Amino acid sequence: MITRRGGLIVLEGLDHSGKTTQAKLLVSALAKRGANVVPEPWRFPDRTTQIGKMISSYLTNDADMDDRALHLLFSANRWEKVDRLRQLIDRGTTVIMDRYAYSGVSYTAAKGIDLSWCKLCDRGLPAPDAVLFVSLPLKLAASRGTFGSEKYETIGMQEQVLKVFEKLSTPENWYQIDGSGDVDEVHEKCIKVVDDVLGKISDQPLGELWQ
Ligand code: DGP
Repeated sequence: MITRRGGLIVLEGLDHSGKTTQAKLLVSALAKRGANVVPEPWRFPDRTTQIGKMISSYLTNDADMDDRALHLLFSANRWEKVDRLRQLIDRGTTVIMDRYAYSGVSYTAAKGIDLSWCKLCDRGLPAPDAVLFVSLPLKLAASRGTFGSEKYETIGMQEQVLKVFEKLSTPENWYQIDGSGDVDEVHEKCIKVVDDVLGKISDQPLGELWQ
């Protein structure tokens, strides 16, 4: 029997846009229906690995680092998990991902580093079937919870990051989700897109990023 491959669905957005909550809700909704989906969203940076721990100490202001070196670590943090990712998808499991290479490029290029250099490091990673970009007015995001507790959580930085995100959107797989409603309303918008995208997955293997 040929197993249809799983989907790769990425949630992106600025800090405190609600994407982590939405990623979890997507996994629960799909699992409830008996879909073959990972038990928890994948999250980048994955702070549990050795590389992830170095990234985390930068983000929490415990260590400083050259911007390009840091960028390579974020990218390596994705590459170190790519075999497992491909394996899951090939076996029919859908992976819901909380941030991916789009954050990778946006947060570094926001500091003024050349966009094409930033993209190169993630070139060849599996390309997602859909990127759900959860958008929220910056002032609202900044008023949420612990905004300000980590390195990039300043209005100035987030404004620059948003400008780069906007450059990365492509008509084939980019879905803008209005994240300003209540959690359930936003979830309805997300699951609608995901149902549609997963319903259309063919036997074509995943593409690769930024070829
Ligand atoms: P999160 O755990 O989703 O809150 O992400 C932590 C912070 O790291 C957040 O400010 C976004 C930023 N970030 C996520 N991925 C990358 C990346 O690949 N490169 C850079 N430079 N920053 C990233």
